[in-house]
Amino acid sequence: MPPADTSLIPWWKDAVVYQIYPRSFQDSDGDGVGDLRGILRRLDYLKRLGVDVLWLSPIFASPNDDNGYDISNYRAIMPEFGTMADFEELLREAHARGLKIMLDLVVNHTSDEHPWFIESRSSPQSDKRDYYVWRKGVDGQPPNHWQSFFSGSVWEKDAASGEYYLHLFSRKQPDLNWENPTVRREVYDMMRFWLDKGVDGWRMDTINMLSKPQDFPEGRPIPGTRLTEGQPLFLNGPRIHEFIQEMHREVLAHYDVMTVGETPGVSPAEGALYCGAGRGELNMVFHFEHVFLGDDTAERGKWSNPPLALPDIKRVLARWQTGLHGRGWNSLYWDNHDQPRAVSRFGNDREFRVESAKMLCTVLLFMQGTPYIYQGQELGMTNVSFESLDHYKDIETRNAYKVLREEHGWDDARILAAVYARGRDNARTPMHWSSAPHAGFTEGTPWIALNPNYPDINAEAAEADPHSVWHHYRAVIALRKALPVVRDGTFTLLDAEHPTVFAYVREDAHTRLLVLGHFHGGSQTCRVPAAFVDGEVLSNNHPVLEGAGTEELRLLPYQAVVLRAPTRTGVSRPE
Ligand code: ISL
Repeated sequence: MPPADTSLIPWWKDAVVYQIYPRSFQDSDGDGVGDLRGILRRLDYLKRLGVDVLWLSPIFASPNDDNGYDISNYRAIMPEFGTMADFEELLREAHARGLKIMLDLVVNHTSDEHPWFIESRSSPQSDKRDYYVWRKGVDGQPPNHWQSFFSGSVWEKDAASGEYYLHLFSRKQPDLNWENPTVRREVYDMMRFWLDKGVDGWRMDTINMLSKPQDFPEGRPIPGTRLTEGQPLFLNGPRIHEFIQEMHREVLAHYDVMTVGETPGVSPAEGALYCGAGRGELNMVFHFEHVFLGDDTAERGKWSNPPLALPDIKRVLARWQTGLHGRGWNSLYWDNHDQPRAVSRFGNDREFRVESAKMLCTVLLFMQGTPYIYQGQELGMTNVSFESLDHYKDIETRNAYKVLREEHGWDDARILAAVYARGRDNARTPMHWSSAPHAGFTEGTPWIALNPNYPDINAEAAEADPHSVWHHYRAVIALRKALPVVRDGTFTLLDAEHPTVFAYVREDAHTRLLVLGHFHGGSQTCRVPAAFVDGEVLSNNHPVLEGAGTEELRLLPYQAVVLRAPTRTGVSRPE
C-alpha cells in the first residue's frame, strides 16, 4: 500500500506541547522570579525532551493579582520577565531549533489597572464605559447572586458611581464587554500584533465565558447556602460561537497557527462546536471533565476533594476520544498550572512515584490528540505541603481560606489538607533543575518556596538516569511520532468497569496497539485480547512483563505496557 499523503495533516496534530509557567521556570537575573532569558537558557533541554511547541502562560504587563492572568498592557512584556527584545530573541532562538511558541490569550477580562478600565471606571459617561460590564444594583444589592471563581460575588460596587462591574474572577479582573464591537476589534488588533511577530498560536483563557446572557438571570441555588451560582449561565453563552467565528474570520484564518481554547464545563458535543472541522473556530479545547470529577456535586466544590474512581476517569476520557474522533481534535492533559501534580493526584507520589508518573505518561500520550506536558511533569514532580498558609501565594487559595474558615468553620488543619490536595500552588513551585541551592531555579530568593524534594527529583539527575521519568517521556514522545496510528487511529476502551486497569486499543488500517495502565500499587492479572498475545512490546515501564506471550499478563505496581499486534497479512508496517 502506498504511504498515506500526510501533506494535508496540520502540523499541530503531530505536535507535543510543553507548558511553561514563566514565573516558576528559570530565573536568569537573581530576582527570584523566572524570566524570558531563563527560558532561553533551557531551550536545548526542551529540544532534547522532544517537544515541539512551548505554551507560555501570560508574559504581559500585569500587577500580578492572579500571576499575569490580570493584564494591564497586552502589548508590553512584564518587566520582571524581561523586555520585548528578550521576547523577540526567545522567539528567534526557539524557531532556530524548530520549536514553536504559543502565547496565552486572556481576553475575558483585563486587570483593573489596564488603562481601558481606569478610563471606564472614571465616569458613567466615559467613552470606554461600555468596554466593561456595568449594571445598577437592585435595592442596594448586586444585580444577581453569581459566585466568582475566586469566592464572593462576581459584582463589585464602584464607590464613585454606585454601579457594579462584573468580574468572574478576582475583583482586580473586570470582565470585558464582548457585546461591544470596539472591544472585539481591539482584541483582534492585539492578536495580530503578536502573530505578526511570528508567534505560532494561542492558548485561549476561559474562552467559553466571553458571552453572557445580557439579562444576567439568577442561577440555581447552591445547597446549604443563600447563594446562587451563575456558572452554567455564563459558560457557552448565547453569542459565544458568533464571537469565536468572528475572531477566526478576522484574525486566525490569516495565519498558520495553532489554537486551543480553555473551556471548563464543556461536554464532547459542545466541544465539537468549538473545534469541529469546518466550524471556523478553534483547533481544540481543554475540557475539564476528568480533573473536575465529582467537584460540582461536592459540598465545597474542589476543596472537598471527592475521591476519584478509575472507571469514571476512563468513561470521561473515552467519551472524548470517541466523541471527537473524525469530528474535532482532542487535547490531552493531566497537569497544568491550575491543577495539582498529576503523579500526586492520579498516581502514587511516594513508593511508586517513578512507576506511576511513567504510567500516566503512557496512558495519556497514546491517546488521540495533542498532548500537553506541564513543566516538571516530565520529572514526576509532586505536590507540596507547606507548613503554614503563609507560604501560599495563589489568590484562589488565599480567598478560599477566608471563606472556608469564616463561613464554613473549617479549622486550619482541614483547610491545609484541602490545599495540599487541590491548591494551585502545587504546580507553581519552581522547576527543579538540579540539586544546587533553590534547585538551580534562582540565585536569589525564590518568589515562592520550593518543594523540598528537589535534591532527589531534578532535571540534571533525571537526564543522567536512563530509567528516569524524563527518559520515559522522551521515549514515548518519540514513539508516538513514529506511529501514525497514535495520531489517526480509532480508540476503543476495554473493560470499562475494571477498577484499576485502564486498557484501550488504538487501531488503523496498518497497526493495532494495546495500551495498558495499572492504577494501583499491587499486582493484577489482566487478560489480553487474542490479537495481542504474540504482540511486540513497544513500551514498558518495568524491566519485565510477566505472562508475556500468554493470554494473561500479570501487571506489576503501576505498570504501563504498549503492545503492537503482529501485522496482518500483506500489510506493511508503518515505520
Ligand atoms: O483553577 C481552577 C480551579 O481551581 C479553574 O476553575 C480556573 O479558574 C479556570 O479553569 C480558569 O482558569 C484560567 O483563568 C483564570 C486563571 O486564574 C487561571 O490560571 C487560568 O488558567 C483567570 O484568568
